[in-house]
Formats: sequence, C-alpha cells, structure tokens
Amino acid sequence: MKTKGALIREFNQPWTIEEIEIGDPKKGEVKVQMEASGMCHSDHHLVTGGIPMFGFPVLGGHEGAGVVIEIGEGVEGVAVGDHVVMSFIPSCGTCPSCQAGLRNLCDLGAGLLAGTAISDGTHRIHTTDGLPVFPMTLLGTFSPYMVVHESSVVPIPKDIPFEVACLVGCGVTTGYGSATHTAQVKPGEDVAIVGVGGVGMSALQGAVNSGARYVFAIDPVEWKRDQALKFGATHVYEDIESAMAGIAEVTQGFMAKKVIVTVGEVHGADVDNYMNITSKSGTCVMTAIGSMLDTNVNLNLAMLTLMQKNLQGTIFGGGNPYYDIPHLLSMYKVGKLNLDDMITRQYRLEQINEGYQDMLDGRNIRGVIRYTDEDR
Ligand code: CXF
Ligand code: ZN
Repeated sequence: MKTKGALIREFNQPWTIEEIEIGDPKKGEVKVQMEASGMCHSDHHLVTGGIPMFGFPVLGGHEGAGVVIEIGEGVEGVAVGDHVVMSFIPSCGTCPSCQAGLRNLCDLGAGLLAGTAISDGTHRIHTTDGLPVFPMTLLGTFSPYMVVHESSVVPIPKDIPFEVACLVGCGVTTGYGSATHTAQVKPGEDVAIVGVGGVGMSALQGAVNSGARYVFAIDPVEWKRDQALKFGATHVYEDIESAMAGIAEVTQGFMAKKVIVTVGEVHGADVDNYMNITSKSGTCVMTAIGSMLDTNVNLNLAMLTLMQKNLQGTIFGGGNPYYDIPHLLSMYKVGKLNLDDMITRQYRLEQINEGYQDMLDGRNIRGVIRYTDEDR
C-alpha cells in the first residue's frame, strides 16, 4: 500500500514527509494502523549520525501505538482489531537471552539498526521510486501504517488512549525500569536523576514509587525542574556543579545511593561528574545513549575501586516488553503512574520538525504525533 512517512535522507537535514510503499505482512508479521507515536531523542541521534542506521533513507519512529488491521501467516500472539504498543526491542521468547529472562536483550535486537525485516531479511518499505527504506529499530512509527514482526508488538487494553499508550514503547518503560529494575531503588534510598525529559521523568516516578527518601532532579531547563517537583522530586538543581554541592549538603556528604543518567545525549567526558554524585557502594545507571564514536570516558578509576561504586548500563530499563508494557499501563489506569502530564504537546506528522525543535529547545517532556485521517 501507499502511505506517508517521515524520512531522513542524509545526516543533519530536516525530516521530510514523503510517500512510501509498504509491503503486505509476510509470515509472522502484522500490519498496524498507527494512532500515535512518541518523539524520542534517539530518533534525533539518527539525524546527527550519533547512532547511524545501516543505510538511507531512514523511516524514523520507535515509540508507537495503534490497531492491528491485517495479520500474516502463522501470527498467533495478536489478532485483527487488537490494540498494540510497539516495543523498540523485539522479544522472541526463545533465544538464549530471552530464555535466561533477559527479554530486553533478545538476540533479534542485533538487527535494530539494520532496516531489514525479522521474518526474511528483506526490506518491507520502499520509496515510490523503488529504493529500500530503513525503518528505525525494526519499526518506523513515523508513518500512519506499518508492517512489523509480531515480536515487536504487545497487545494492550482497549481503554488506554493511544497517545498515552505509545509512551511505554520506549521512554516510560526505559526510565521507570532504570529506577525499579536496573537501579533497584529501595525504600529510603536517595536517588539523583540527571536530565528530566520523558525518560528522566519516568525514572523519577519509578524512584518515587519505590519509596526513595530524597529525589534530586538535575536539568538546565527551569520549566522542567518545576515539572520534576510536581512529579515528586524533593530537590532540583540546574547543573551538575550545583547538584554536587546541594546533594552533599542534604545527604551530609554521603551523596546519592542511586544515580540515573537520562540526559538527551551522554558524553564520556561527563561520566566522572555522574560518579561523583554517586555514594560509596552506590550505582550510577547509564540510561542515556551517546555517539557510537564516543569511546573515551573520564573516570577516576581509583575512586571507583576505593569507594566500591558501580557503573551500570541499561537498555529498555532492563524490562520485559510483554510484562512491563501492560503492567505500566495498568499502573496508569489505577492512578499510580502519571502519563497524562508527560505529554506536553501533540503534533500532526507534518509538524515533526517543529516537534523535534521543541524537544531540542527544552519545551517538551514528551511530544507525541497523533495520527488523524488527514495524515493517512
Ligand atoms: C534506542 C537505543 C539505540 C538504538 C535506537 C533506539 N533506544 C531508545 O530510544
Ligand atoms: Zn526511544
């Protein structure tokens, strides 16, 4: 079928809305009518080349929700009419990582940037002049329709608004799980969150729900710091230097037992700062992603050893898409997770460049593309 999509044709150029051709669902695949797509910072990493896909043009978007409208041969997990969230990490359930309970590290994740379909390794999406298109993380949610493998879709209850549901495809699950699964925040612990966009505000909610004593939020944007206080932060700081002094004072020099780094783009040069606000035997969780080319880290190795600190990476918040996505939405339904206030503004697909500019200017916690018939 012919539809539209937001493409990147080359690095550091605006998104272009173009006509694209999407193939029919093959074995194990489903066609989804997209209703909403979150605008995550990682899509911008594809624009800058910090995280490059294997080729151009790229169809962006990896945080989506919609309705299954067609299924291919052998699909058992979902049916036509089901509401689904796309998980940016596919999860097959059978590879060694999935079998070991690490569903966020499914071997299918090796193809996240490849642009080819899980089922047969071919391209499912093409430009109208026949060029293969590379959809982000096996998805490509910046299109009102998409064909994806069933390992990438998770059924959800029908009473969750799509613009809310899409957030748990990446940002919310990643942030919340960074606090609950990866940092394993315990009641009474002090937690620092560095960067309170969509992922950071979710980590903050995870820390609050886990019973943290003090929750320190660090962000240069005053409006985001105000939002962080509404979401349960106890102290806010505009930069790492003031956080260092403030956290030292509040904790009497102990510092934060758990530090969760959720900045838009992390730099190796800043790692030591994050470790310096981490307490003895504490854990600094690196949720943010930096450029693939950034291999130099500033880190005081002696202090790492002497203070017995941990520096821990995490992907998808250490979660299981098939458990965490419906679970977080059930938390939302009973009022224990605030997703409504995470959506700062909704956009039409045509407004995607405006949406990303708002993100870069610090105006959004999360911007969401809400598809309407005009977009299709
Ligand atoms: C990213 C991780 C790196 C590949 C693209 C997706 N995760 C979420 O934003
Ligand atoms: Zn993301």
